[in-house]
Amino acid sequence: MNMEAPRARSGRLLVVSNRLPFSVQRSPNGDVELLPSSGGLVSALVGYLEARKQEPGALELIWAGWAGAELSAEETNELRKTALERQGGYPLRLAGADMDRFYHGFCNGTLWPLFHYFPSYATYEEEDWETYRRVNQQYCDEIVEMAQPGDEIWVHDYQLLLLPALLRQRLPDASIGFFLHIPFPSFEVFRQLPTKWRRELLEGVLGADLMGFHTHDYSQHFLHSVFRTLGHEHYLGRINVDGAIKAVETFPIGIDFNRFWQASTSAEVAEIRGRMAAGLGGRRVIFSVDRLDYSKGILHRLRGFEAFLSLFPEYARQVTFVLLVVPSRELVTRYQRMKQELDELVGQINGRYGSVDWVPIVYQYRSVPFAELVALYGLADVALITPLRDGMNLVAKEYIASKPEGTGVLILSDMAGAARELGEALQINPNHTREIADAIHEALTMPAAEQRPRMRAMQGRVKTYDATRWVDSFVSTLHRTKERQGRLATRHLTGAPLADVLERHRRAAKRTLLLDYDGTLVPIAGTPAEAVPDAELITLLRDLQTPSQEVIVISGREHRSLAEWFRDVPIGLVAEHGAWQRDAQGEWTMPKPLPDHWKKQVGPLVQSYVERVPGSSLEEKDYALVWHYRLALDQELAAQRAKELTDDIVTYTANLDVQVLEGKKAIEVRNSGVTKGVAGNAHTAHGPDFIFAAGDDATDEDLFRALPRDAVTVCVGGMHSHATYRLSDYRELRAVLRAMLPR
Ligand code: GDG
Repeated sequence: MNMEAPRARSGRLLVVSNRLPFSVQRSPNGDVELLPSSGGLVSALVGYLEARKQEPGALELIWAGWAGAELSAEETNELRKTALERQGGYPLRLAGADMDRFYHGFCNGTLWPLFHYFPSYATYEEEDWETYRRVNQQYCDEIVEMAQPGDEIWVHDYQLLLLPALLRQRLPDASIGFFLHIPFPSFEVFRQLPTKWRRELLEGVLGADLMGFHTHDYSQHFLHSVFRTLGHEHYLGRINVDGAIKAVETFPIGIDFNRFWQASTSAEVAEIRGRMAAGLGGRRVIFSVDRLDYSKGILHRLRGFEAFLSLFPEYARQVTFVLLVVPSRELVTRYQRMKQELDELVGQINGRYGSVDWVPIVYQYRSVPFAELVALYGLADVALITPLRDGMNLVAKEYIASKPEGTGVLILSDMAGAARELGEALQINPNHTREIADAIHEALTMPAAEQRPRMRAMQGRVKTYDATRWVDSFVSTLHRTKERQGRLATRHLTGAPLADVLERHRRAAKRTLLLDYDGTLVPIAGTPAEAVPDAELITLLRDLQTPSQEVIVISGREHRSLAEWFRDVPIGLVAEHGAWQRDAQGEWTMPKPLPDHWKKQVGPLVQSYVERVPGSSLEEKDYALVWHYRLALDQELAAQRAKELTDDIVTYTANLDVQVLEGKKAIEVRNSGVTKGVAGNAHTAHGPDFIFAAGDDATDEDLFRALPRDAVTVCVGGMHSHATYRLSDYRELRAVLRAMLPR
């Protein structure tokens, strides 16, 4: 969880979400007007804006999104002026014809049910997908048009999963963040999406520099899906995408705590609360509020309440359940059906348990003004929040913030993201009716002396990690991620640093170039035998070798393929990390005799892993054994087995003088004391005045560490390295080497 202290910032932050915090309505005479809308993101960002308004030099926030109606260019411009003054809103011009299918199609017909673990509700329509892509592209075009250099762009939620990568193509250096407000499901659910869509969606999100989720579980699910779908591994939530280090972190969203706290002590709210209490006959109150949605578990909640009435009949006439349901997606058949079921169930319960002077459930299907909402929170002895899945659930936090006296009991589904932070709530599983019934009973009988410490503990947390803290913490992490990328970029061997290196090279009288082969001079191939050098490389290496410049290809490969490929190329070769070496005249020698009897012992162990992991293979070198799993069909299984194999070998070879090395999708066992570092030192002992070394994996790090400090060391690709410089891939390295050709 990222909870670092916030830092004040200035500059422009462009928030991009599907909808703006208000929507446009056309009056009968055709004029447009703005109506505020509610929702989780609105509550969080409005809170942030209010808190920051007073601060001089604070971040200027511009909120771009769809205002809910297609507007002419003139209307858009007019509206932009008014909207910018109100909450920094910036309506985007989008094609209304697509917006309906976009919203009801891929957004709420595919992603919403799937990400909330309702796979049977999800539809998979090619045309919905194409509309989703088209609309994301439209958002991109509009944002690119309004963005200024130096702006930070923060994209929100499941409607815009493709946008970060689309923006990255057009604004390669921009600082882009992404936050997902709903759960990210486990891979087993995510993989229901066709592979092509899955890839594009994840690549879309990875266009961002920083990706945020409400809980650690969602972050892990995302990282796992990235690994299983795209093959990118992560290290503590950092992923290397085409040479840029991206970060995945957890930022649980907060609310504007003070707004609820202050409102609940205001005269206006006190007056409404008094009126409502009288209307409810002074009975104990259970309360819930949600948008009408199958993910919210409203029917489960009603069944729980019904079971409570049946199990504890002494509560008849003592309790009222105020059920507030906010209309949503009213044109969708599934929601209409759900509404009907809800109406019927409320009717049944009221009919069965109510009496002339008592209605157990006071049901309202509408939204209420803020003051009324706070009054209801204040009135509620119990808040009953039972989603089957929920990204966070702000209602739980708002209830806590509306209880200055410290009494009141929160019953919360453990399927809500908020459950991770609100451990003092009575947590229930919404699928278990009896659990809900018992929790209601426990809540109603809980003494105030127990309610208070629970409530105070949660209030402390919700107050500290409020909306402002959430925004600040995301934005400052985005800054840090970008800064880190910048630091790595300064080491890129290009521009001035490259000119400097080439100048040193030009002046030197004796030079040595130590070049790793696989992944450095040629791209990594599926199997070791496929990485044959191309004609361009052969010519380049041959031309680089001169009386004043020694070229040595220093590789972990077995010596036969190197001997074969470079038979007529008069350069030095080091094979098997130094077990073998060949001079420019073509003479192979071994620097020291090495044992190989251990291969007979270790070989069967490695072979057993080949059999257990389909697609993996065993490579036998003269003085090493390598288990390759690059082509394993199940990469996750292979990665797990790689750890086991390492562990097995270490135990098995405790009495042997061998070492185990983790390479790129390979585990290698070889004699101790044979490293590229030792080999490199031997080849530079004659004291060249310019040493250049390039490599791409852990075995090359041995070399970088062993060389004199003034050697020019270059890591090709990769994340963590002792090398002084970095190049993106073998093509960039070859370009640098061409600049070292004799003139
Ligand atoms: C998503 C995720 C995540 C509701 N009815 C009224 C009203 N509201 C306000 C509440 C609260 C918000 O709407 C609903 O909060 P949720 O947490 O349920 O959020 P969602 O809008 O479903 O959206 C969710 C959230 O994003 C934030 O990341 O927590 O999991 O689905 O603020 O107070 N406000 C007023 N009258 C109402 O009738 N005034």
